[in-house]
Amino acid sequence: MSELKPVYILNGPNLNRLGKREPEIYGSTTLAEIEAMCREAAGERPVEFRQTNSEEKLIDWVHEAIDEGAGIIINPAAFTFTSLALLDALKMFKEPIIEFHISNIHRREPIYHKSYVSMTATAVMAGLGAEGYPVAVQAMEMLIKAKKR
Ligand code: CA2
Repeated sequence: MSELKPVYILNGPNLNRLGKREPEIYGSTTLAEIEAMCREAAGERPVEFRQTNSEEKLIDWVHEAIDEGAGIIINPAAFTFTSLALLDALKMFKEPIIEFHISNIHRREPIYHKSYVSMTATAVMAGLGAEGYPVAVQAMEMLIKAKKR
């Protein structure tokens, strides 16, 4: 049995539609394919890979990670720019947090420029496409080993 705590990879609203619409912005990779890439990159490290369209559920999962998780990789999607409740939940997490975006949010319209989540994230990754998810998993392992928060 693995003694390693899991990394939580949490995905927010509409990301279940990845690969089905707007491939020019978000690519053609589906969320199921992203999950497979993350599991491969994680190796022995257990992964809790989840997606929800509900802010409440996302916050409940952050609470779960506070008790169980070695790190959180979160693509909060639109909640990035709206949710003080998500920010408050993430602030309680004592382990590394990577805020992840498929697209480079700073190259997009001004409404996508002000992230609440960045105010508590250990690191921010944006613009690497779906292939950036496994890179984030590797970076998370590095942050866990370095005990960075
Ligand atoms: O680039 C990202 O990963 C985003 O977090 C995606 C969010 C957007 O609000 C952020 O600014 C950047 C939007 C996710 C919408 O997901 C879709 C998936 C498939 C087709 C259309 C939208």
